[in-house]
Amino acid sequence: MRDRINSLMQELDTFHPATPAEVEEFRIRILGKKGILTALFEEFKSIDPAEKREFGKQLNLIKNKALETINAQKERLAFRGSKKQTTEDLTKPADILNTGSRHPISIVRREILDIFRKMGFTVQEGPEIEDDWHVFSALNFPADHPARDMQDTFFINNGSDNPVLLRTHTSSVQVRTMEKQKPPIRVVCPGRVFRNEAISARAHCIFHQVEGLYIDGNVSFADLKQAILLFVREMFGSSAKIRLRPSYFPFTEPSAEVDVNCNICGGTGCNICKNTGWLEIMGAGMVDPNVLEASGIDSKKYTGYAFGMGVERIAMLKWQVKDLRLYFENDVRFLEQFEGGLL
Ligand code: 2NL
Repeated sequence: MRDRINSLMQELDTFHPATPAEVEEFRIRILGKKGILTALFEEFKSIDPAEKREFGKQLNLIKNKALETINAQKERLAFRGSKKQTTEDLTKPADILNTGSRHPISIVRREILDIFRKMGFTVQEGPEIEDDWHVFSALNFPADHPARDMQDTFFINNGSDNPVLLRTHTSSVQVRTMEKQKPPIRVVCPGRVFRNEAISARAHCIFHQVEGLYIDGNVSFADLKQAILLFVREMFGSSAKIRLRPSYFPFTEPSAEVDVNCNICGGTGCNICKNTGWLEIMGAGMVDPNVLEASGIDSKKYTGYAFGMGVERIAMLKWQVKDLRLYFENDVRFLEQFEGGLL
């Protein structure tokens, strides 16, 4: 009996099957009804009682070892099997991720800001939720100006006598800049603005603006014209021409509307320029002395110019997009036609 236990022990130590079927065959040969170990346990019943203690211990030990060995080999082969079944080609190049494309409004905003950065302007941003002072009063809007009307501006009724509202232009950011910074000031302020309007192809309640402000000791209307001309040539090409028409804004005096020559028809007249040969691109003017004083800037020492443009309008002219709503619907068929679309 001792010999058979020893040889079984050795067999367990050297057991190294290649397939799960071999493990099963091994299990039956050792632990099955007619298995080697089963036979040894049967024999154990009739051995000399003096030897029972020693052999009982050994038989239990070897039974546990057999079970452990069989389970360990089963597991090893199952694990190896799962790895072998992998059919992935690990040398295959990775799938291309579609990273989306830059929004046309972002493209144009960046172009506008880059041009002014080259002219020495810095970019300033500010809050979209504002108070009356920074949107209207500091900008010389009279108390009864129609823009203050609920019909044009989104007011948030907070019950206080300093109502909260959504800014209708980013001039509020420039007011904040003037309040905390001494001249010279040269900033451009991009951002979303909000107006209470019915949505159509030509109007939206949210749109994007870039406004600019330059204040220093001797800023003139000639400086304004030259800055606009440089901007327009960078934006629309070196042969672009500008035309200034007199206009009115509460915050500038004198004020002007700026046109660029229509490069769609070349000036002969088309439906984009409504047969005028010119396209309106921005408003501008010399900062009203009342506006400077309201923000604590001495209007006897300093003058300034300011301008404002709608990013959607510039983008419409650049790509001849006829319907403003396309910029807000996020239809990928529209969006992927711009920079970075479809890799
Ligand atoms: C337009 C016209 C304009 C300004 C914006 C401005 C800002 C300050 C002081 C004076 Cl802090 N002016 N901004 C000036 C003239 C025109 O925008 O048609 N925007 C879309």
